[in-house]
Amino acid sequence: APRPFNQVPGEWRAGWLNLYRFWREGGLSALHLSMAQKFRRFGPIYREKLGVHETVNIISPGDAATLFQAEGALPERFRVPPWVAYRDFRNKPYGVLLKTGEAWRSDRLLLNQEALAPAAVAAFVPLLSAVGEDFVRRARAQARHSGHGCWTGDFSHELFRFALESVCHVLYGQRLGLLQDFVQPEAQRFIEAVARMFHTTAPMLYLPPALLRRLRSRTWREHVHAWDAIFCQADKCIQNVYRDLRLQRKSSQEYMGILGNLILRDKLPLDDIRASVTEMMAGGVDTTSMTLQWAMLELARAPGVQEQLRAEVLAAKREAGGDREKMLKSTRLLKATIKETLRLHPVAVTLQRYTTHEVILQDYRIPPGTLVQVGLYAMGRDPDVFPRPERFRPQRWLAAGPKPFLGLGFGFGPRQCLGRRIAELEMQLFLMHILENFKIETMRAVEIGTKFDLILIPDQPIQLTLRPL
Ligand code: HEM
Ligand code: 2DC
Repeated sequence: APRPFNQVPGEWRAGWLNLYRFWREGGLSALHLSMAQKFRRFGPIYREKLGVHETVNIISPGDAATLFQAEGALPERFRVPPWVAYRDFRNKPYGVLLKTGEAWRSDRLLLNQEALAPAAVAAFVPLLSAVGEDFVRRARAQARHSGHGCWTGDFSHELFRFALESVCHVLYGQRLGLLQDFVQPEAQRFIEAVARMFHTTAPMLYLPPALLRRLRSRTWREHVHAWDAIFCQADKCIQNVYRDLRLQRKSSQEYMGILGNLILRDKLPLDDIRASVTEMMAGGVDTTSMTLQWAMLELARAPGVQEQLRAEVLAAKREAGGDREKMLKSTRLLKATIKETLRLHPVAVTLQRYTTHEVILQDYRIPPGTLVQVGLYAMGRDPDVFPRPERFRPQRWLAAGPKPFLGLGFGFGPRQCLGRRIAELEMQLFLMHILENFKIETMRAVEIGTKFDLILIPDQPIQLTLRPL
């Protein structure tokens, strides 16, 4: 018979003491390493309590399968407390990110039609490709002006702008012009606000938000300030599109953007549209830009893989006569490269679900209502799951046979990432354009680690070189 819940190994009795120890041992920025270490210490399942945050943690794809197959029609993940607290504090409606139950489901189904459905997604290709081309144009100009024929530096700020420009093109059907020499200060402030918002979330994750608000802590004030800036800037973009639609400034043939389509369909109240569109705009900056930065670093460190990938892209281009949609159908290694990047460098340190009924994990009985986390970072580097995990080898994804519950970078099921298709296309098209035009290089000497800043990010600046081919 399966073993009882209270026999699951781990430290789950003294939540506050654990939180204190956790802070002392490298703290929050090493959350992913601390999880990996606990799996080594306790095995493939452990129970933990940090402050008020109680979890069961799993690492094996088989257990992830059990968890997700039992998630039901209304899956729920951990609701980041300070994000909920901000909306309650300012009286703002939740978007899909924070909604639950039937209200989540009905919004989500409508949003899926505009952001995930294959028919809608095809229209993103030319929009995202155009932004990629602009990045290439800018990189070529930078290389020309540098004096040594190539462009070297920490590209994170450039990539933030690329990512915001991309997601806005798809959401609003409009260009912001962030890849020009002059960048609107408002857009720059938005980018900084999203980074601030993530950064200030992390220390408040495992504390009750009511406590932080009463303390009027500096972190909470900064957090509110960051969200205020995010909502204010998103509102401006949304108002613009709304006005253009009302004044019928756009011809009916033109692409209306996800926002325009949602307004025209008139199925979702404007306040709910605004809440979810704001989440998508904010969710579209650090996620894809950091993943692309990691992808370029890995390709620079594995020149053989880079050559193979370039050959695939160039062959696809010849065959498809430059038709990007066609090219995307024959670039398997490119897709595998993004999976491999997210294996080693996931944006989300864990995936989480509340159980709705009893599940058996590693032969323990897990009761309903338990928060179970899949240790995505730890799984990606577990040699039992991925042989030679330290090697960046996109080809591992191309081997024959099923790979169930291995590629979980965007989550799973009906609650998976809403921006998944936008993100994938944006990243595939970016890498295509870069590989067609530049060699990606880096100095080998520095080892770059990861830090937890709510999402996982590089622990130091990444220096890359783009050398025109
Ligand atoms: C949720 C990853 C980009 C918007 C999620 C989740 C993950 C994730 C792991 C949780 C899924 C789950 O619980 O099963 C990523 C990665 C990205 C990325 C790796 C890029 C590399 C984006 C972009 C957008 C976005 C570009 C906006 C356009 C969202 C939203 C949710 C979400 C709104 C919540 C969905 C819901 O609760 O219904 N993402 N994301 N993400 N993501 Fe992304
Ligand atoms: C953070 O313990 C660590 O995609 C917590 O685009 C568990 C947790 C819960 C939800 C996760 C979060 C972690 C990391 C960031 C994620 C978030 C769900 C969505 C969000 C993964 C793993 C993200 C980055 C969204 C953000 C949209 C937002 C800016 C409006």
